[in-house]
Formats: sequence, structure tokens, C-alpha cells
Amino acid sequence: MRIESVTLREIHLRLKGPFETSFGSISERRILLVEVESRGATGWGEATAGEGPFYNSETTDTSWIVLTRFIVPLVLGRDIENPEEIPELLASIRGHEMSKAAFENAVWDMVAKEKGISLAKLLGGTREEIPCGVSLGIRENPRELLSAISMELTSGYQRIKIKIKPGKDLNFIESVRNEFPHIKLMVDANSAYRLEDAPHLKKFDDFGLTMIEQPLAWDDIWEHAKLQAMLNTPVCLDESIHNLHQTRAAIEMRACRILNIKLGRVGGHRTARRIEEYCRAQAVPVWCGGMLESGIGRAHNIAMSTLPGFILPGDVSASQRYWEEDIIEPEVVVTPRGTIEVPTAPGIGYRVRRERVNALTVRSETFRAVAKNISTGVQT
Ligand code: OSB
Ligand code: MG
Repeated sequence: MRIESVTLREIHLRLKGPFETSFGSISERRILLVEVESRGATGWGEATAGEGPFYNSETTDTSWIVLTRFIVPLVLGRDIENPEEIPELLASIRGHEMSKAAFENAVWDMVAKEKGISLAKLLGGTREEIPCGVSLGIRENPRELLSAISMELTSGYQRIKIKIKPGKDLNFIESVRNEFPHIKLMVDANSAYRLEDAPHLKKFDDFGLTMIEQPLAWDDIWEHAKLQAMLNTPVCLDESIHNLHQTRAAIEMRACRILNIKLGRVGGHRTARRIEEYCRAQAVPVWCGGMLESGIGRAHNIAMSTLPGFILPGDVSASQRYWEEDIIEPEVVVTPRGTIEVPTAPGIGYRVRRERVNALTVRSETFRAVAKNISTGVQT
């Protein structure tokens, strides 16, 4: 398929409430959407970069620049047989995985639509329904966290993840465990601790956590291996893993026993699939992480979560948890058993609400391939 046009749009979407992590708080998302077009078929992707470079080094603005100045020129007018080719096409660009993923994933959606099959099926997914968990931002006090958790459990979510940071950790974990002795509970530190905190983190072992996510530096693997050797609680890496070779390094070093896969962080569906395959062969469970995505990113996460290695509930929750009104139709809903039923319609399986996207757009730019038929001079 020849990439005939690429359209970038930045939309602003207000979260229902602020989301706080160890690296900051966010109330309104600035989301970059990518739409690709070929022979009348279109596909959608979402750059999952944050507003500031605090989760990783990318931001909405850097993503806009990297897409317009470097990614689009490499792909516009190219014939792509299979979206698997895209990482090689973009290999000269170092890093910027979220920007690359936004484009690559849009092509996956478009190709699935052209073939008339769901993206989940095109990726090789095997699940018709995926297990869901929720990620809860840091609260003022344990009491507020407990009431938020009761609500989520009532909705059916299968596991609870709480964000923690130094000073807002043990007392929160202990309160949650006392109130809910049997739930699947995990914590995410987003790199808020140092290896010297190991004796403190060791105390978490008393609470039967399913894992502790990314306790140490965002760019470290080795110290996580040292930490994992001291803990009974499995370590799960998030920020540190951007590709297959870092995955291998982490698992060979025993830096983690579980892996969070985020499509943006690893550069798109192709690499995500390879990481899933490798982890499955090593018997390392994986799950799908979230980045407060709009419906488009969420739909890609759902498709990825159908791969067989995604055996743990992911941070893939209902549209209504984050947005008053999503940009896709139908919205993502969660069943009372805490699952999402994977759509079977072609591509991502949800319709993008163009009128709503247009109303939320603050800037957009379209790039069109130049006409191909030079010999006749006819512009096609
Ligand atoms: O570390 O998983 C994370 C949100 C923004 C940045 C990083 C993370 C998160 C979440 C939210 O935990 C997951 C979601 O989208 O529900
Ligand atoms: Mg995380």
C-alpha cells in the first residue's frame, strides 16, 4: 500500500479528574493523533507522549516535530507491503519510540481495515475478551484511596494498581491490604526510589503484592537486578524497556519477573509482538500498560492485549474512567466480570468520531505524497 497522506492532529481532552504520579499531576491531555491514508482506506494511531518529558524523554511537542520533520518524509509515498517493514524504514531515527509507534500503529489499523479483519486478528491475537485492571493516582490520604478502590472493585476490575512515592507508600499499602485482604494489588513507583531504599522496599514483601513496578531509575536495568534479588515481591519493569534487546538483557539479568508492555514505549505493534513472543518463551508474564490514552490508543492496547502472553490484567480500563466523552464509538466499556470484549469489526474496531475530533483539534497538518505518474504528467 502506498502511503498517500499522513495527517497529524493535536487534540485537547480534559481528564475527569487530575491524575497524580511520583513525577507530577496532569488534568488536561494534549494528544497527538496520526491518520494515514491509502487507496481510500484510513488508519489511526496515537502518540502516547506526555505533555512534559517526565515519564520518558518524549513530549507532545517533540513528537509533533519528529513526525513532521523526520518520520513523515521517510514514509510518504512509500509502498509498504506489510507494517512489519516500518521499524526498518525508521531505523535511522534514534529513540522517539512513541512518535514512531503513532505512525506504525496507524498503518496496522489501515492494513487490517483493507483486509477486512480486526486488528487483533491481524496481530495474531487469541483472546476474545481481555482482563482489566485500574491504575489509581496518588491520593491525599489512605481514606480517599480506599473509597476510590471500593468504587473500582464495584465496577468489576480484576486488579488494583496504586501509584506510590516516598512518604506515600507503606501506610497506603497497609491500609489497602487491611481493608481488602484478598484483592490482586500492585504498586507503581515510576522510578521514585534508589537502590539504597532496598531495606524500605523489602517491607512491601509483607503485603502480598503481585508486583512492584519500576521502583528504580527510568534508564536502569542492573540495579533492578540487584534489588530483585533482595525482594520476594516480583519486580515489573516499565520505563526501562524500549526494545527487544533491553527485554533480553533484563530477563537474563533477572532484573524483573514480570514485564509491562506499552505500545508507545516500545515503538509500536511489531516490537510489542516480538517482546511478547520472547517473554512467553521465557515464561515471563506480560501485561499492557496505559498512558491515559484517548479511545484510539486504548483500542490499540485492547488489540495488543489479545496476544497469548498477556496473561495478567492490564491498565486498560473503560473510556468513562478518564473521559466525559471519548472520541470513538462505541466507547470502551468494561463488563461486570472486569473484562473488555474485543471488537471484531475491521481494524481497531471502533469508529473514530471525526466531528468530535475536529471540534477538539487545536492544530493539524496534512502531508500528501506527490503524484506518482510522472511519465504521462498526469497528477493522480
Ligand atoms: O507508569 O503506568 C504508568 C499514566 C501515565 C504515565 C505513566 C503511567 C500511567 C498509568 C496510567 O499508570 C495507566 C492508564 O492509562 O490507566
Ligand atoms: Mg508504570
